[in-house]
Amino acid sequence: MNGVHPMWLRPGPIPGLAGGDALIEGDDPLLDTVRAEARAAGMHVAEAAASDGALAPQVRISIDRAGTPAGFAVTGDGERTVVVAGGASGALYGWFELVRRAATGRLHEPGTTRHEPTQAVRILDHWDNVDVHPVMGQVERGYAGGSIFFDAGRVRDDLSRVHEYGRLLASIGIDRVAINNVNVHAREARLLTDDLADVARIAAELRPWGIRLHLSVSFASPIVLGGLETSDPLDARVRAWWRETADRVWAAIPDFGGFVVKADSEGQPGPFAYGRDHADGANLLAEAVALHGGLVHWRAFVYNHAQDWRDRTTDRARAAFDHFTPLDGRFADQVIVQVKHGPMDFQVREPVSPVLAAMPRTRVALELQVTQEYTGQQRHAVYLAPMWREVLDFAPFGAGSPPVADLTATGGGIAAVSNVGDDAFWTGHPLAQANLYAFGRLAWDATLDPAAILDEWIALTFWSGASLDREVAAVVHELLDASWQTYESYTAPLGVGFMVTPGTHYGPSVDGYEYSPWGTYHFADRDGIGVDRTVATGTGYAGQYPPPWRETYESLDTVPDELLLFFHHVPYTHRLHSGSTVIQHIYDTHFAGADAVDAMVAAWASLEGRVDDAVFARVRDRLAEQQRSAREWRDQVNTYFLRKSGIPDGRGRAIFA
Ligand code: GCW
Repeated sequence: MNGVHPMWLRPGPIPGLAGGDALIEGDDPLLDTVRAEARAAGMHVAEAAASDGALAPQVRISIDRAGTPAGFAVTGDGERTVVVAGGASGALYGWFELVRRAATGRLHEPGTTRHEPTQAVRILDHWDNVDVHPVMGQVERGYAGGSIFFDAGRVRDDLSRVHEYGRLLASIGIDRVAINNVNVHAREARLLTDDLADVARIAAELRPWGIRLHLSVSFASPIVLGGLETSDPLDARVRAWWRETADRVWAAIPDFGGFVVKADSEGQPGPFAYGRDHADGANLLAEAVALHGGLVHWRAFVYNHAQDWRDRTTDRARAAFDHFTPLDGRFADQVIVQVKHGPMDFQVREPVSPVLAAMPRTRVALELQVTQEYTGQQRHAVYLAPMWREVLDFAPFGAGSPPVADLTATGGGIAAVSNVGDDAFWTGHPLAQANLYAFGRLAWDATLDPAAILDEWIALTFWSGASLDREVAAVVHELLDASWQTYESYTAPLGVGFMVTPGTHYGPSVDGYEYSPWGTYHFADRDGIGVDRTVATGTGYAGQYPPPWRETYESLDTVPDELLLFFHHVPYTHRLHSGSTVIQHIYDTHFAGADAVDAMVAAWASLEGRVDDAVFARVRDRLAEQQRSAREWRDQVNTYFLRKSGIPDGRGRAIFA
C-alpha cells in the first residue's frame, strides 16, 4: 500500500471486467461517471450500440425511467450482463453492483435480480469541526485523524480525498453527507454564510457520485450570523433571515440537501429559550428549505444533561419520547426527526428506542453511530452490522408487525455518524472499514445478512494479485463475525451501559459516571445492580413501548437477559434465563471476552506475510491495544463486583479483591 488505502474499491483493472466491452447509454453527468469508472476498470467503453452488428458487449447499462431513479435490474446470461436502471443514479449503483459481483465471482450470473434502496434517505453525518476544538479535537468522537473536509481553520484546498470518499460512498449507495458537527461552534456556524463558496467546492466533489451535501446549523444563527437579538422561531425577522439564508445557500449549491439541527441538547441553543417547542423550531427551518426541495434533520437527542444524581425520578432514557411524541403531527413535511437507535447513547447494548414507533404522523429517521465512540473507538475490532441488523429487524408492535426498517423506509430513512478521517486507512483501524461498508449496504437493503456483507467486504478488500486468498478471508471473517458480542462480554454487562472513563469514553471506569450530571447510572450496591425502569416500581420507561414489549420488559420472567439491567434492579444472586446468576454471568463473560480477544490476536498473527504489510502492522498494533484494554476491563469489572458483592467466582479464577 502506498499513500492512502483504497478501502473496498481496488485501484486499476478489475479482473473479469478488464478487457471487455461496455455499452453505457444515455446522457447524464452520472453516466459520465459510470463511463469513467468502466474505463478505469479496464473496459472499452462505447456510448451507442455498434451499427455493424458487432458482438454484444459484456456489460450494457441503460436507463428506462421505470421504477425509482435509484433502482435497477441486473440480468446475466453467464457471459454478459445487462443493467437497466430507473435513472442515472440507478445506473451508478448498478455499475458498483457489477464490481461486487466481479469480486465475488458472480459477474455474469444467470437470471435477473431487482435492486431498490429500502431507505429513501441514506445520509452520513460528520461531526467534523473546521477549527480544532480544545476538548473534542477536530473531529468530535473521531478516531481516524483529522477532517477530510477542513484543515487549518478552513475548507481544504486539495479535496481529492473528498472526491474519493464520494466514490466509496456511491459504491455502497449513500446519497447524502452532512459535513460538519452537530455541535456547531462559532467558527463552524459561518459555513452557512461566509464560507459558502468553499462549501460549494466540497459539493462539487460529491456531485459526480450522486451525493448531496447537508450542513449542520446553529439554531442561534440569526443572532450569531444575522445580527438579530433573537432566534425566536415565531419572530418574523427570524423567519425572513432563514428564508434569505436558504435562498443564498441554494443559489450557491443548487443540489444542496438541507440542514441538520441539534437543538436544546447538551448546551446547543434551541426554541426552549423562547418558550417554543421543537415543532416550532423545526418548522421554522422547514419553511426556509421548502421551496428548494430541502430537508431538515431535527435530532431527537434531547435530555437533561445537568441532572442531580440524587434525583431518582428523572430518567434520561425517557427524555426523547417525552419531548417528541406529544408533537407528532405538527412537524412539516420537510422535517425528519432523527432518533438514536437506543434511548440513551450508542451503548453496546440498549433496547431499541420507543420513539421510532411512536410518531406515525412524522417522518422519523433511525440514527446509528459508525464511529465507535462507545464500542472501542476503532482501537478495538468490533463489527457492528449484527447490532444494526437487530435494530432494523425489531418489530415495535410485536412479531409479524412492521420492523423498524419499514417504519423509516419511506419517511426519514437512515442516518449514521461517519467513522472516516484523514488517516491513511480512512478509519484508523483498517477493519473498521467494514462498518462503513456495512452501514451503506444495510441502508440500501435492511434484509442483507451481516455475515454475507462481511464476506462481500472481505472479497472486495483483501485481494492479492488476481484473486482472493481464501485463508485470509476465513481468518478475517472469524475475527470480526462475533466481535460485537465479544466486546459486549468484556465491557458493561447485561445492558447496564456506560462504566466508561468520563469525557473520553474509552476504557473502564465502573463508577465514572455514577455521581455525574449526565443521567447515566447503574446503582450498584452491595446487594445488586441495575436501573428499575418498570412501570410498577421504577421510572416507567418500559411503559413507553406498545404491547407486547411493555409487558415483556416489565416482567423479570420475560425480559431478555441481555437487557436485564437496563430495565430492572436485581440482586447479584438473581438467576438469568441462561441459568447463571448475575454475578457469575459477569465473571464468566468477562473472562471469556478477554480470552476471545487473545484468540483474535493469535488469528491475525497467522496472516503475517499474507496481507499487505502496512495493513498487517496497523491491525496487529490495534489488536495489541484491544488485548491490553480487554484485560483491563475484565479485571476492573470483576474486581469491582467481587468487592461490592463479596461473592466469589464459582470457578476460582484470578480476581483482585
Ligand atoms: O454520544 C454523544 C457524544 C457527543 C455527541 C452527542 C450527540 C456530537 O458523546 O460527543 O455530540 O452524543 O449525539 O449529539
